[in-house]
This record gives sequence, C-alpha cells and structure tokens, in this order.
Amino acid sequence: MADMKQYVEDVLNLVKQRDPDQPEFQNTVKEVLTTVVPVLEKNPQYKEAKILERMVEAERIITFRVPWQDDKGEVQINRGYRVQMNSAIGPYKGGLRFHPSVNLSILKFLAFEQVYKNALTGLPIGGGKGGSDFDPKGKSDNEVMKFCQSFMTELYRHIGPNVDVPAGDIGVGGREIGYLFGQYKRLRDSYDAGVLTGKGVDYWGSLARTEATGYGLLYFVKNMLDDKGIDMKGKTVVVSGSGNVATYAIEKAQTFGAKVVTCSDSNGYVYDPEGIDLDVVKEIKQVRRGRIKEYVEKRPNAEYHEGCKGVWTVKCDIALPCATQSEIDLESAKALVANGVQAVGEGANMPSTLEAIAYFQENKILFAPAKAANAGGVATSALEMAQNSERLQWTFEEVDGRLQGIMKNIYQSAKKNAEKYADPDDLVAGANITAFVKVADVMMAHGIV
Ligand code: NDP
Ligand code: 2IT
Repeated sequence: MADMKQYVEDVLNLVKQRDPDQPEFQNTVKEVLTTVVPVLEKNPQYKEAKILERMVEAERIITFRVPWQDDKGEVQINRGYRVQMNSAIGPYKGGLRFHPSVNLSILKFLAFEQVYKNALTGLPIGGGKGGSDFDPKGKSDNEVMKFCQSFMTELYRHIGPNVDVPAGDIGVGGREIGYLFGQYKRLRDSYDAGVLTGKGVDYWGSLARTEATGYGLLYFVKNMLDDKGIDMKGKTVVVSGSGNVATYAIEKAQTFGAKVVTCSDSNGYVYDPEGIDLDVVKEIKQVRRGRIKEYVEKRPNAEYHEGCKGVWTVKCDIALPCATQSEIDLESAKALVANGVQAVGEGANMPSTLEAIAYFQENKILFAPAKAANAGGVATSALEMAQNSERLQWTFEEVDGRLQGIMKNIYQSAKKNAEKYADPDDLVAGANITAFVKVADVMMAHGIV
C-alpha cells in the first residue's frame, strides 16, 4: 500500500513542480489520484507503464490570439485556448468557457475532469476543454458574433467530428454555438454538423441537450436518495447559479415535488420562501440577459441579498451548487451541515473545495460528485454526435429516456466500486475508480502513446 501511496505522492509533486502556478489543476489531479490507490495496488502494470505520469500531461495544448473589433471600432485582443487532454476512448470532447477568469489552470482542471466524466458516460468520447478570457457580459450580439468568428478562425484547424468536438460551458450557450458553427461551416465549406454539440434543434442539435445537465443532475441525486429510502418530494432545495445548469436543475427538482428556494448569479442570490418562479428566472436570464436581483421586482415576497456566498447559509435538505468552481468552501460546508443538509449534488464542475468534500464525508452527508452527477450534459452531447452520424433526430422522450438510463448506470457503477474499494457511500472514490480503470485499460491497450 505504502508503495502506491508514494507513487501517487511522487506524481502529485511532479505536477506541482511543473505547474506551480496552476492550483485548480493540482486540486483536481489530487482528488482523482488519491482515491485510486487501491486499484493501483491491484494493478502494478499501471505504474510500470507510467500511466499516472501520462494522464497528468495533456496530449496537446493550443493557445492563440483572438483579435476582434467592438461596436465602437476599437480593436480588442483576447486569448483563446483548447486543451486536448486525452483521446484514448474517443475524440476530445468538452465545452468552451468564455469568462474573464479563464486561464490555463482552470482549463486544464476542466479538461482533466472531463476525461473521467466522459469515461463514466459509457459513450465513445475522450476529454478536452477550451475557451477564452473574453467576457460576454454587456456585449452586443454583434460583438459576440465578431468574437466567435475570430475565435473559430483559429480553432477550426484543430477540431473536427472525429478529432475534437467542443460544446458550451459558462458564457457559451445556444447563441455562441450558432455563431461558432456558422463560421466553421463557412471555413470548411462542408456541413460537418458533428463538429460541435449544443446546436439549435433546427440545424442538427439534439432535443433535450439544453435541459440535459440539470435534468441529469436530478436523475443522479434521485437515484442516490432512492437508495437510502429518502423521498425528494417536499424537500427544500438550495440552488446556486441561474444559467443553463441551474435553470434545468430547478425545473426537474420542481417536477420531482421539491421546493427550490434560491438561485443566484455572481452578484448575489434570491431567496423565495414560496419557491422559485422559474418563468421569472427564464425571462430575466434567457430573454433579457439581465441580473438575478431583478427577480424581486416580479416576486415581492422574495428577498435579494448581495454576495453569492450567503446562499449556503439558507436552511435546506438538499444543496445543488450549479454556478462555478470552489463556490462551497469549508465555511459554507459547515453552515450547510449545521443547518441540517442531507445531500449535496454538484451541478457545476468542482464547486466544493477538497476541504468541503472531506467535511461532508466526515459528517455522512450524501455527496454526488461533479464528474458523475453533471455528466448528463456531455452524455447527451455524445447522443447528439450519434444522431448527427446517422443524420436523424430522435424525439425528446427518446433522448431523455436514454439520459435517465445513463445517469442510473453511472450511479450504480460508482456505488459498486465505492462498496468494493472504499467507504460504501464514498461516491467520489467510486466514480473516480470506475472512470480511471476504464481510461487506464484503454491507454494500456494502445501502447506507449
Ligand atoms: P452559464 O454561463 O449558463 O451560467 C453560469 C452561472 O454561474 C451564472 O448564473 C453565473 O452568474 C454564475 N457564475 C459564473 N461564474 C461565477 C463566479 N465566478 N461566481 C459566482 N457565480 C458565477 O453556465 P452553465 O450553467 O453552463 O455552467 C455552470 C457550471 O456547470 C459550470 O461549472 C460548468 O462548468 C458546469 N457544467 C456545465 C455543463 C453544461 O452542459 N453547460 C455540463 C456540466 C457542467 P453571472 O451571470 O453573474 O456570471
Ligand atoms: O463540463 C461539461 O461537461 C460541459 N460543459 C459539457 C461538455 C459537452 O461537450 O457537452
């Protein structure tokens, strides 16, 4: 045992040495590697083949200049990235994030997570991530289009339906995917629909892709609660964020009979004691691209609080972080536990810090880790790729039915490996082990590449 623990320590030190300025990447690598020690023990061939050292090194990283002109005619320069982390199981697959905080550490953490998340789906996709420090907030449609066209003018040479298939993430939704696809099509002069997912349903997009991450999160959490005999009906739920994932998480939680009392954006959160009115949220966020504080204008009994961290002090049975990384730190985890939270389901990527996860686990809180719980989005992207390959579009019910089956399968395989290798309720270890073994075995089969 000591031997493999030491091997993991050595690789973590190597990552720290090579990328001292990449804390997010170091954290996600630490989370995965420390949980797979028992499988390394049983499979010494992984160490001989230096599987861990290979996994922590991206296959390829592309960075590029994105020049564009704003509405005033001023020239703007952003930085574009694509991290092609691992293509063992299939073409690189993963979203694009447009947010001023984007840097290589954040994209490498997201790309690393994506490799194992994608493996969990059981579908043939490798892992990657990309994006830019471009801030879409306050930009006109014309500026967003100009930016997307310039971004794609470089990115197009690195992607393709069998090479690398980007999709959305923070700041990249249907509008951006439309502009990106339009420019790709123009540059290639070929209708390669499978090069991007999250497309509009009238141009080869999949029904239910928009809803898939939020719905999938709730399917996963429901599986986890059902297993413990806990009914979601009547439960009080706290959600953070008010973007794509948060919106459809709220929608499905409400369908399951839960009462969602909060949502937020980066400025603050709203608390609605009667339950969030999702039509109001959709009108503010999807139609007007406004701020969440406008919610109280339509719902006088609701309260708006400046600052998004306070959302975790609201009493609830279930917490669903659906905004961004590290939004639940140890202090917030303590507040949730003190208020009696029973379950936490991660809709965002790495929303809980390592200290927060440890605290939830010490306190026996049911914990659904991001790479398992939010895999429904990318799984449905893979279903979109399948539909594009056969040039057919499945019904909403067909896609949603498959999504439910995939989320159940992810839950069951994570649970099985938690029982086999760790604490039976440790789905962090269970999910990591399931995914790691799959990726590692395929890398072994491919030889030293
Ligand atoms: P959106 O851009 O649609 O929404 C993001 C939401 O999070 C907004 O409400 C935004 O508020 C808030 N937010 C963003 N950054 C911060 C921040 N630094 N602090 C506080 N709030 C913030 O993105 P998505 O809903 O698509 O993504 C949300 C999370 O889910 C991300 O972690 C993403 O990686 C993850 N995810 C997304 C999937 C997808 O299919 N879209 C799939 C799996 C995971 P504001 O408007 O003020 O910025
Ligand atoms: O984090 C994620 O899984 C996503 N942003 C979705 C990626 C995708 O390719 O659909």
